[in-house]
Amino acid sequence: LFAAVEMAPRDPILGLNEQFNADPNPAKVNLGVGVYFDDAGKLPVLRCVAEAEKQLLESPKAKGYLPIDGIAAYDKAVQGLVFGAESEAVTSGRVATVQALGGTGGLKVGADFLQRLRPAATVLISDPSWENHRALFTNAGFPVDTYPYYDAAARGIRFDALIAKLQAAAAGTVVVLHACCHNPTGCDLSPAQWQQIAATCAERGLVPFLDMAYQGFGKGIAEDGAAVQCFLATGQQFFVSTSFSKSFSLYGERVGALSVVCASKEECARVLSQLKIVIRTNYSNPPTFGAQVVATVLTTPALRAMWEKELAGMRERIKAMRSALVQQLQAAGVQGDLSYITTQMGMFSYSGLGKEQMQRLRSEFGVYGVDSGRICVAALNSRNIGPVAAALAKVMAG
Ligand code: PLP
Ligand code: TYF
Repeated sequence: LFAAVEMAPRDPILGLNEQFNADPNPAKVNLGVGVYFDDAGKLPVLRCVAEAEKQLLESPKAKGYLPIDGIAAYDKAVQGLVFGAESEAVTSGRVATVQALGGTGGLKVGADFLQRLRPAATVLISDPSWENHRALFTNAGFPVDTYPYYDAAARGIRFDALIAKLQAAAAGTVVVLHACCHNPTGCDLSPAQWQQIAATCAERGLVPFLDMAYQGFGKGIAEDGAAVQCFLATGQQFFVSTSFSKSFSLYGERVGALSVVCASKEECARVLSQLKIVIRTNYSNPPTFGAQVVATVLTTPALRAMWEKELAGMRERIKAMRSALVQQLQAAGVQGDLSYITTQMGMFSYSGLGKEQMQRLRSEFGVYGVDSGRICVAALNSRNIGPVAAALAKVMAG
């Protein structure tokens, strides 16, 4: 049965972790995977999460099956966060939200639903994108193509080419967009550019699918959700996947969601019924604990305030590390404009270094980034930033 099974390639990012763990270099630094670490280099346990967990454990509940679409209070809290509790789409009941296994699970439930609806559609992802976008939509049965995004020479966005690609796309084409904190480039669209993309999608009958994995890591919770408001304003139907892995530091609990904005409440009921079939035939219903924690935090005013503060703390610490990195690179003699490091948004910096330079960083200095040149600035701290800047400066100098 398995004699002809081929060895699958490792995930280019998660595979790096294995290589990092096997490296005996005591000075090694892992800037590969997109995970936020605190200044002590530890994966944080947010205080709001610890508090919510304590409350939940103080009054243990029986562990029955959840509804197929998850905890109702959780789904409602997600809608409030993503669309605004008072937004017309939410109050008129035309948003279907289901709890999902992380942001990846939200993408997958949406992809499987779309595959039933539009089996021949093309899915467009950004060039470059999170590699799992291609793999996930390909595995769901879609041909995957890219739209122009990153302009390496200008360290900006090829916006005209992006719009031209969308204008040339067939109606029904699915367009996967990073709602904020673009992975891997850190280059985000401006509000005016978002408006133009939303208008183009509406005019051309494209199917926008926003991936929101870093809400709160760019400018703020509301600011990072501005793209969603652009799409709401056009009145079109669209998808949003949500991840709380990073914003609650709950990676392993697998807490996320999928929201589908429909034309009416009646349409929404039909869409929700189909999303439930996708879920039921994959894993039946979602797990309880992580979503209970997030729902408790989001719906308890004191915990919600604590979360917003802690999230702002993570965001600010990343920004401080970006500034410190620029200073230290300059101090180490790196010439040229380094402002891209501080203007990029979210957890990543796209360094512009090539594959060979990234390999040299690893073998000579024990600094692990992705071959694409992406480094996770959210893993820098006051101890490792000096050695990292020194290593980068040497590799940048050639
Ligand atoms: N989408 C993007 C762009 C990501 O970077 C990530 C990161 O993990 C995800 C989705 C998946 O999130 P999760 O870990 O919640 O599945
Ligand atoms: O891009 C990253 O590093 C994160 C984590 O298959 C991740 O999004 C990476 C690869 C993957 C799943 C999560």
